[in-house]
Amino acid sequence: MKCTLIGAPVQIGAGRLGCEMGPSALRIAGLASMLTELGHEVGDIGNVAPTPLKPLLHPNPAIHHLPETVGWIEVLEQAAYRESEAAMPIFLGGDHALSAGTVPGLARRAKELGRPLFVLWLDAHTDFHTLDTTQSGNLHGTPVAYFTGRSGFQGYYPKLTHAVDPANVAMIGIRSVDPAERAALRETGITVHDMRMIDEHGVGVLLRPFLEKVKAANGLLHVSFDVDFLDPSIAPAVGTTVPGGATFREAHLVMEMLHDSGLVSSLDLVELNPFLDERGRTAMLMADLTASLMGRQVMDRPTPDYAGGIV
Ligand code: 4U7
Ligand code: MN
Ligand code: MN
Ligand code: MN
Repeated sequence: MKCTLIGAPVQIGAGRLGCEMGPSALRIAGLASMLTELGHEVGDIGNVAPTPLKPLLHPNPAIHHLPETVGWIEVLEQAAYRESEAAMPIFLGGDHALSAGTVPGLARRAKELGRPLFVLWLDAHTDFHTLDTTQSGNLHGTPVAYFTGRSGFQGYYPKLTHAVDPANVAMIGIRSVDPAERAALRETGITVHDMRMIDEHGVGVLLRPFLEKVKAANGLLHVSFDVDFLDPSIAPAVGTTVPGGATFREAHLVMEMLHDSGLVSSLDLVELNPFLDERGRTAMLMADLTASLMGRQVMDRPTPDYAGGIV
C-alpha cells in the first residue's frame, strides 16, 4: 500500500504546549521504516504550516488561538483532500484540533468518490464542544461537533463542504464527557462506547459491528487516534490524561482488527506531547500501534469470523 506521512505540528488547540514536537517524535520513533519493512511504499511530505491569520473574535471569552486554529484547519483540509487522492494519508499530530481540518478534507474526497466516510474516534474524550459550549476554550475539544455539522461554528471555522453523517461516527474509549457534550450527544446518532462498555463486552465485540457497517456501505474509514485513548500508565505523553484507559492489549486488538478489515483509508495520530514523555516510550508505542494497524502481526492469523455479537 502507498502511504504518505504529513506532519501537522499544531499545539495551540491544547491547554499545554508541546504537541508541536509530536511529528518529530513520531518520525524519530521510526514510523516510516516500520511501515517500509511491512512492504508499504512510504512518502513523507514534511510538515505543513497554517494559512495566514485573519482576525477573529468570538464572544466566548474562554476561547484562545481561534485565528491560528482556523489557519491549521484550512491548510489541513486542503492537504487531506489532496494527499488522499493517490495514497493513504497518515497525519502526525499535533493536537486534536487538526482533525477539524483532516476529516472535512477526507469527507470532500469521499463525496467525490461517491462513497460515505466513516470515522472511528479513539479517545478518552468526545471532542463534541461547539465554540459556545467549550469552557476550557481549548479548541482540540471541538472537532467532532464541527465535522458532523453542528451549528455554532458559522462565521468562525471554514464553511464545511460536506459534513460527516453522525450515524457514521463511532467513539471508543470514552471516559471524560462534559455536561454540554453529553446533552448534545444524546440528540445525535453518534455511537459512543465508553470504558464501561469495553469492560462489559470487550473492545473486539464493540468494534466488529462498526467495521461490518463500513464494509456493507462500501465506505472509507478514517481512524482518529488520540494518545489519551490509552491508559496513562502506558502512554504518559499527553496533556489530558484520564485514568482507566485502554490497555496495551486492547489497543493492539483494535489495531489488528482494523488491519484485517482492509477498510482504513486514512489516519490521525494526535495529542502526543513529547515534552511529557518518558524516554520516548509513548512515541514508540504510537509507532508500534500504527505498525499493527498497517499489518504487523505476531502470527499470520486473521480475525476469527465470530457469528453474531452483542451490539
Ligand atoms: B482531546 C475537555 F474539559 N472536554 O473541553 C475540554 F475535559 O483532543 C477536554 O480529546 C478536551 O484531548 C480534550 O477542554 C480534547 C475537558
Ligand atoms: Mn481528542
Ligand atoms: Mn482526548
Ligand atoms: Mn488530549
